Amino acid sequence: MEMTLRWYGPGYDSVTLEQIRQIPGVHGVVTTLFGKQAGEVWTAEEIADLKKTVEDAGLKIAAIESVNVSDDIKIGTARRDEHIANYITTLENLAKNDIHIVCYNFMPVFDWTRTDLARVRPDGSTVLAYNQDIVDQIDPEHMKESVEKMSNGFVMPGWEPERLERLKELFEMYKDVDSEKLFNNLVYFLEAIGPVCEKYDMRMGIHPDDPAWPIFGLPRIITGKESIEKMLKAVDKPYNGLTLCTGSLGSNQNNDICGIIEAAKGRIPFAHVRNLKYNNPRDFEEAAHLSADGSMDMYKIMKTLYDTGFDGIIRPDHGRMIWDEVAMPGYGLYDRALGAVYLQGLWEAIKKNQQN
Ligand SMILES: [Mn+2]
Repeated sequence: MEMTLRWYGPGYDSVTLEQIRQIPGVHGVVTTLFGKQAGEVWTAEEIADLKKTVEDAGLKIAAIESVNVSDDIKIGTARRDEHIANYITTLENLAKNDIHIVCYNFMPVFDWTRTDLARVRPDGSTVLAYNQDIVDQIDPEHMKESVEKMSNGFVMPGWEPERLERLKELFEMYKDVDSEKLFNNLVYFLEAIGPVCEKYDMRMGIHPDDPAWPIFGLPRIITGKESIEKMLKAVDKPYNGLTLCTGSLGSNQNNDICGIIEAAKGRIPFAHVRNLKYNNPRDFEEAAHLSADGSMDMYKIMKTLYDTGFDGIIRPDHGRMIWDEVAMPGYGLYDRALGAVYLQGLWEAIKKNQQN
């Protein structure tokens, strides 16, 4: 287990590498070339520049989150093969820079979705929250405006303005894409990148859909144990793995996170571990990482990772906004640092308990 922190890169993140370096036990970051559009090539030089920035600060790049998959690939348009060729070149260029773990998702149009980016909790902290009744009432066009208003002037991951400008067109493009077609396009993509992944020992970790059910009439295909097993079996190779995201999978209360960890044993290169609190079946809010603050048993999750031989990288996930910090919602320094240390505390105790 290697603890890391997500960092969006120069110009996109309020948190500095110098601050991250001072979080106990964190020696690596998970980062990206944030300005890149899905479908574009990442050159070896661009990656080397990013790597140098990180290494000059005394850290290393532990993984990329994300190399985004274009809607053309997800839909299977005429431009799919061109975009896949570019993706393969990007993977080669990452490997040349000794980066071997890549997170991506296969969610149509929208990345993770929340209805509130700063809900106030009883302790005065603010968190991301989701309410299904609100989602049912708004059309995606208004979703865009409300997210823009709520995001403190930061560009939200997955909600980049360039992409949201094309909403209407995107919905039209996805008109004939049902869950079966989307899944087949995922398999097509995974098979196409297979040779380069195997040649360079790349480990791909698909991020689960968040929330873990279809929204706005768009299909979602990585939502729970059954769909994850189906995905892992469809391309049954070590390079085809899962980014275990407890918060995303946990958005569906029927998901047994520990059962999913066991089912994906050996195929989890990367884990996002965070807690959330369910208020009722249609409303949840993100919580501190501590088990007692939310609805999840974080000890049990960490223990199942340990017991299944998890040897990948891990990061705390969305944090609360606390101590008057102004940052991208979910991605402040303080609460994620608390999360990183708490998770390492659980891990240390589990490990020593097993060894004694
Ligand atoms: Mn996640």
